[in-house]
This record gives sequence, C-alpha cells and structure tokens, in this order.
Amino acid sequence: MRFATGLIVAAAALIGCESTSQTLQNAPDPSTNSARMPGQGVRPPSLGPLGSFETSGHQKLDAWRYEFAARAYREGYSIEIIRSVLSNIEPMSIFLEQSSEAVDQAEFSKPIWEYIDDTVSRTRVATGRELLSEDYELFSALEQNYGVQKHYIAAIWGMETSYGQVIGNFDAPSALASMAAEGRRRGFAENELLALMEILERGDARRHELIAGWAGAMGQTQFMPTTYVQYAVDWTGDGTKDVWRARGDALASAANYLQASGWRAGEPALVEVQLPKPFNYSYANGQRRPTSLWATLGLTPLSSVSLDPAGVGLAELWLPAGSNGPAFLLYPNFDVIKTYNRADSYALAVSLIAEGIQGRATPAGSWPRDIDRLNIEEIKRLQDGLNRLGFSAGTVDGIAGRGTRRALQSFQISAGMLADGFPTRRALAAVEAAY
Ligand SMILES: [Ca+2]
Repeated sequence: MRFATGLIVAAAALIGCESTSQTLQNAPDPSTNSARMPGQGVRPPSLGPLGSFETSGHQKLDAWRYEFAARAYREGYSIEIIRSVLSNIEPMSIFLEQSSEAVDQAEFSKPIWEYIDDTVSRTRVATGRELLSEDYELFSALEQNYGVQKHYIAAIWGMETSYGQVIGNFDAPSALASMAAEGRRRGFAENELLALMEILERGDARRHELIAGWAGAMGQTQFMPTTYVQYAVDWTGDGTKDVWRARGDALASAANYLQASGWRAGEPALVEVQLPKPFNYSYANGQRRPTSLWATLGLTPLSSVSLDPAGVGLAELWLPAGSNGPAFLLYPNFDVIKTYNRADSYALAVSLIAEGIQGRATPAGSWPRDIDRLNIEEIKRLQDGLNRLGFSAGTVDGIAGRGTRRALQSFQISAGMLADGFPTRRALAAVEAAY
C-alpha cells in the first residue's frame, strides 16, 4: 500500500505502543488455533494490538479472519478500520455451506435467447425510457461529461439493479470474507476487502452503508470495492460517493468507469443487420473487417440508418445463435461493456436495452427457439471430437464459448458445411462421423 508507513506510525501512536510490528510478529499462528474455538474453554487467539474477535460462529471464517487481519495491519490499515470491517462479519452459506457449483454464472448455463428474454424485458426497457426522460438533465450532463450516451448509462443501470430497485441486501464485508474463507478466490476477495478498508479510511462511505449483492458488488450500478476505489464519483457534491442511494453518484460512477475503460463517445456498441441469402457464414469468425466490405457483401442495417452510423470503419459480424438467429455488427464499445461483465450475452443484453430505450426492436430478428440444442454432455463430446480432429476447441468443459465455436466453424468449412459455428445436434453428428 502506498500509505503503509504513515499509517503504521499512526496506529502505533493510537495505542501508545512503540513496537506494534514486533507484537504482531509474535501473534499466534491462527492456523494452529483454528481447531480450538472460543466458548470451549480456550481463549481466542489475539493479534496483539488488534485484539481478538468474537467468533462468527464459523470456524473456518474465524481462522481466516485472524490471518487476514494481520495482513491488513501489515499493509498499513488502522486498527480501527480493520476492526470496523471485520468485527461483525457473518458466515454466508452460499460460500461456506454448499458446494461451489451453486455459484455458476447464469450467462453460461442457458440458451442466449432465454437469457435475453429474462434480462431485456419489455418492462425493463419501458422503465428505462421513463426514467431517462424523467431525469433527462442528469443523463444529458453525464453524457456531456463522460462521453457515454445516456441510453447506455440507463441500460447498465437497468441491467445491474433494475434501476436501483435490487441492489442486494448483504453485508459486503461478510460476503467477501466468506468468499475468502472458502478458499478458491481468496486472493481476489481479500483485495476487495482491503479496498473496503480504503473506502472507509477515505470517508467515501460508512461501515453500515457497505451493502452488496451476494458476490460483493455494491450499489445501484454494482461496483466491486476495487472498482469503487478507482472510479466512484461524488457527482452530487456532498462529499460522499453514495452509489447506494444517490442516483447521480451511482450513474456518474458507471459512466466514469465506462469512459476509463475506453468508451468511444457517440459510437454504438452494435448494429443489428440482415444477412443476404445465401451467405458465407465463415465471415462471422471474430475478425474485424471494414464496414465497406460488409456493405459489399450485402449486409443491410436493421437497427440503424446505416451499417456504420458513427463511421468507425471496422466491425465484427457476430451470430450469437448461429445462421438462424439475429446477426450483429459489433463495434469497440461492445467490448467496453464487457469490462462490467465479460460475458458476450451480458454485453448483448445491455446493448439491446439501450436500443430498446431508443425505441428500436430488441432484437428485430427472431431467435431459433425450436433448435435442437446440445446439453452439456453433448457439448463436451463435440469439444472432444473437434480436438481429436485437430480443430482446437480447448478445454472440454461443456461450455460452447468462442473457442469451441471457432473450432466448429473451421471444421464446418473443411467439411463444406454451412459454417456458422453454432453447436447443434447435426453439427455434433457430423463431427462424430468424421473420425
Ligand atoms: Ca455524493
């Protein structure tokens, strides 16, 4: 930490002790104490100047807390702040009482049109349009200040918390501590906890205000604490960055984050297009190509007056559901949305909400809802088959991500098939018949 030394001195002064570091080094190793719990006739381990913590009722969480408190202290956080964040944490069952499989991301486990149906609802689009016109001055000021179009700011807000209605009601320190104690994402969660300490130390928010979703994302635009530290903004000018209750602070923070992540002012994230028939689907392979080439190939815009309304020059053709579903030209801002959540489906949902807020169909094309989709086992067979045939599909994990689709597309091209890279039963049969 850049301010570590000063704070250690301050901490030493606070408790009137000249050798806090020494005391800490002599603190008992929490791992040897974890089996003996307070309340069983054994004194809880003490961290010297940090004192001891009352048990959270969960042994693993308690043991982790002593180690982490010592780390936070070494990194220069004050005793007051460390105790404030860690004293009243409670174990969260989603991390500590069941198998972690429950923590799967929805973006990967259902067909994209079900995800889009759920997230880009008529109500969400209509509410976004209402709120945008209700608070038009705020949105305009944000757009002017951060260069992010107002309908995209509104779409992120709608997507993250249904416009501030669902911000979660978990204690952020408890959520992140439980995640850390569970073990697999310990480093990540501990860094987020240190960021919470920094937030309190700066006075940007107060301890009881640190409310989050189950995974530690906070406020109306769901900022992780590290993101909050870097990008949260006091738009309202009252001295706090209240992303929980102040709409201006929350939305300015989101816009600031998008701008810092490379948002390009005035450019769309995508344009929905109509493909000519027949079409060589192998063009949809993740490569950016000149928009003039797309026009020459016969693509026509469905959600805009032009294929390239902002004159970007290059775009990628993306067929999220293969040749029978809607088609999109993706622009760089699509990737900027993915800094919020790296799933393509998430960025598509945000983009479609933004389109909807502007009064466009979301999407105009229809999804192939009756298609013979592959289940996870079949996708694994497909990946295994592609790997055996030398079309590298990567890890056999049952998730048909971009790598798997590209491999399938290469196979389809080599077999002279329609090459959209979309995993169907027919594609699986063709792959399995080839070796
Ligand atoms: Ca404020």
